[in-house]
Amino acid sequence: CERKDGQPAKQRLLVVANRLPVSAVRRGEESWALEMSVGGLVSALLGVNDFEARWIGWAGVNVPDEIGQRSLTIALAEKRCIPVFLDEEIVHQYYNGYCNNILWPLFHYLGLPQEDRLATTRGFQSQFDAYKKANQMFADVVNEHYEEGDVVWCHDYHLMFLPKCLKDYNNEMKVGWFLHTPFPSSEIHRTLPSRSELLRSVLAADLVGFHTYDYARHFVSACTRILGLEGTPEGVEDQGKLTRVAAVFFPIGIDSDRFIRALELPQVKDHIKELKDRFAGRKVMLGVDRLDMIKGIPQKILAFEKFLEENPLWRDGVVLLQIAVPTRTDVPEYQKLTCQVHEIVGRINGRFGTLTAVPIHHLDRTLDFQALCALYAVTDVALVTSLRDGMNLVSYEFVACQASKKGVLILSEFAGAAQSLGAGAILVNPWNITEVAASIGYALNMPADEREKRHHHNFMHVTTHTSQEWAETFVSELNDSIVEAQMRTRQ
Ligand code: ADQ
Repeated sequence: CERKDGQPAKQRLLVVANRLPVSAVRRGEESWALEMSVGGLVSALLGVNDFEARWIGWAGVNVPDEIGQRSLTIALAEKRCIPVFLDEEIVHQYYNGYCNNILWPLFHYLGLPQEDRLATTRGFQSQFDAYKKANQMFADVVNEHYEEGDVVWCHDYHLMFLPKCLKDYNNEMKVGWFLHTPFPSSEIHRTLPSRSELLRSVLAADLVGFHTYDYARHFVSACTRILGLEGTPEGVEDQGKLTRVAAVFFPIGIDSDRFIRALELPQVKDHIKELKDRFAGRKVMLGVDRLDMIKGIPQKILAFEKFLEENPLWRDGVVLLQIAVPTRTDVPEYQKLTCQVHEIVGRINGRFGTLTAVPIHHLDRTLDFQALCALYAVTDVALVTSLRDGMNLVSYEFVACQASKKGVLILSEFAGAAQSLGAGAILVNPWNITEVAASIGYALNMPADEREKRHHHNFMHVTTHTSQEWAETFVSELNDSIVEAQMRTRQ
């Protein structure tokens, strides 16, 4: 298939995710400001340019009127984005309720807050109904824009019902689904009242992908134990239909060149110099996270406090910069987390600060890309202490920016990245603050040759397992799965 200029046509890819890569803010009846969103999925897919990609998703705003919907659709089209319009009630029940209050904590092995447990249990059915309804709305938009030969790539726990909706429309559609969070042990998944329906809907896809082998194994074992289906080395088989389930082909990555190139920009170099001057004489430790319970921010800060407590000589010699972008700010649990973090930071700064310096700089905000690169580059030790994390791309971004400094990565063993960067990082159990505090000491004192060796291992991984490769491999495996399935049917 060729374009007019003789170049082979790129395959059309419909990327379907709950959120578009931009958020819309209304400025007037027909005027919109579009801002880039922050998050792992957006970062990963930014580097993917081998396809003619279009995004389908929610723009994060309620637009009840037709004029607004029309004008936003036009504004988003320039960014190759197609909106799904969800009303407030659906967002409340589907997004805040079922996705964020039930699936997100469950998939990260975090129980519900005690006071929410009964309320959630009572509201479960209506939230699940809203979840299915919302997934059907996404499917309607996909169906409207689908052209024969397109690949439809559904993302994440918000859209587990989507593969089934799409196949109900058109069984010939090529549908893949990728989970960005962990898939928990089948013992955890079993507790979900909607456990079977969700698994069956995902199995309607032609290819199902996970970050790690463990998550894929948990999924297959949930299908075996809950649905009684046969797990084969390739996937899960149901009455002769095989859904391929894979992890080994698909470790997600970042566009590492984008970070490496950014370090050469004059503005970034200036920024690096400013930061070096600002923190001269002190080692810089860095945390960059969305302010979410899964990221283990309070645990990280408590471990840093323990380190300072036990190592008075380091009190003037190290600073922790914690950049925490607020998310889900309307959810009480997240508001509580923000207060808790502020309180701990205040206490530690009061305890160990001086008139001229404090040990922790905590910012509740997003940093722009260049500022982030400069921070990564001046960091001596990065601290990633997620209690659970599908992968964690911050650890990858840090490594990509460390070619000259060769700083140390302290990484939670419960992040998917521990399986890819484990040999170069110091792995820790984030719940064990004694261990994390000891690792901080070890990292700060690490000899240059050991730092170099560890960094080299991780740098090789990050620069060869990129987001482009991840997307290309997923789509090509999806194309192959379909050809194989057709051959099987013919035999
Ligand atoms: P996230 O939970 O969003 O992603 P992560 O993979 O760490 O987590 O990605 C976060 C992204 O947001 C990074 O690109 C980072 O640079 C950016 N970011 C975070 N805080 C920021 C700040 N304060 N300012 C600017 N940028 C900031 C989900 C899963 C992860 C999985 C990804 C991709 O939870 O486990 O790795 O999807 O699959």
